[in-house]
Amino acid sequence: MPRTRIVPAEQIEHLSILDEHGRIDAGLDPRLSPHELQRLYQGLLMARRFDERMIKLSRQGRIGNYPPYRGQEAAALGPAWAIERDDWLVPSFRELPALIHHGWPMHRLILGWWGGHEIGAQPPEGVCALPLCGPVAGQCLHAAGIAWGCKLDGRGRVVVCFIGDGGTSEGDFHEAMNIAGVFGLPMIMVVQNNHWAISMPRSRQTASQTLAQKAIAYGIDALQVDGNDILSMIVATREAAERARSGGGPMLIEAITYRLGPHSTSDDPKKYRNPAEVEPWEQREPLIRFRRYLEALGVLTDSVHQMLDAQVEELIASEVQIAEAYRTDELTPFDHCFEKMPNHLAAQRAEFEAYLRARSGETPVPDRSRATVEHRPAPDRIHRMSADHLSSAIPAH
Ligand SMILES: Cc1ncc(C[n+]2csc(CCOP(=O)(O)OP(=O)(O)O)c2C)c(N)n1
Ligand SMILES: [Mg+2]
Repeated sequence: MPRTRIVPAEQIEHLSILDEHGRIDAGLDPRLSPHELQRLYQGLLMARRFDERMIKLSRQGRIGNYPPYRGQEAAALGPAWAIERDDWLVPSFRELPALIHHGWPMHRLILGWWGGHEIGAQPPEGVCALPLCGPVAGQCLHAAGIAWGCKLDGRGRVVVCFIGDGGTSEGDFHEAMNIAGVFGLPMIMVVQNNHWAISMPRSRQTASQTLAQKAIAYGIDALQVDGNDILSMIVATREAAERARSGGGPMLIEAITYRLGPHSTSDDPKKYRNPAEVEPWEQREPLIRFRRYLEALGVLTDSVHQMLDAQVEELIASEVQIAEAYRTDELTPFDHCFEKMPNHLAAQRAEFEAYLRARSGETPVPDRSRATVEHRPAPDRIHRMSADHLSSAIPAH
């Protein structure tokens, strides 16, 4: 019996339609109409401006910690652009442009995770998109489950799931890929290879030459795509969606992109990343090349850009206003923690309620130096208190 070499049948292709200078490969051009191209540009612009605004809100303390996505707008928006309204989107936590395009209002995204409001995690009625997912790769299993449902209901719907390069090292990603391959699920796994997982570089994440080839082990086809080219992302996702709809099963798209900013607003990448590495990616970011291309086509002029930008700024400003005017019962988080509220939580609730009354002007501001609520003392305080008690009990000489 000879020892034979088994070559994987699959080969990983790389797709790039619009290069970083804005030059197009005419043979691969999806030939969108001038109107579609303008709308697409405005979508990218909106994504960029929304991100900038969210960073400011976070820096001003108006929302909490926020993960910026500058540089990754095309990799997120492209797949959402390429699917239908009743297809499903399952995001990780950095794909806000995809959610916005698929129907999540911006104010709900502002209120969500970093806004601390429960409603921000509820998909709006009729929007086929899950909320952001904090546990890395957990969303892959949700996506596989939904894709299984889509296959069973036979309506030809597909699921786009997003995952990061770091997320591909998690078990949940592999389990989802396995089940998608075995059952031929209509699932498109979009891997956002932004080269970093917080401070862990892509080179330390896996020894695989590409992330796309991870699909081969599961019998799933894969394509590597220039993720900073919105046209490539649209063409690749359309191809995958058409295949999935007609029963061709899942596909993995590795989007090569780059996280230009910090991991989150509480991160400082200068501590672990050489700024010289970032510079070439600044030249490759998705908006500049698309703008150059549209200008050369005559579809975009300075005045059209200014008009589109003004519309975007106005919309974002009004969405921020809606989010900040949102009022809810701020005591509800206490109600969902335990079936029977423990004493220490009841004490905190009472203290917070007093604070809220004072804030709204109903009662005087409580004097926090003289606590009105008895807290259960921590063990070390019990120890110190008893020691104080003992010492005061010892008669002075
Ligand atoms: C299960 C789990 N482990 C660890 C974390 C902490 N964590 C949050 S984001 C992140 C890195 C994710 O990297 P990647 O998948 O590349 O996504 P990116 O942040 O680049 O978008 C980690 C480790 C988490 N949220 N969930
Ligand atoms: Mg990453």
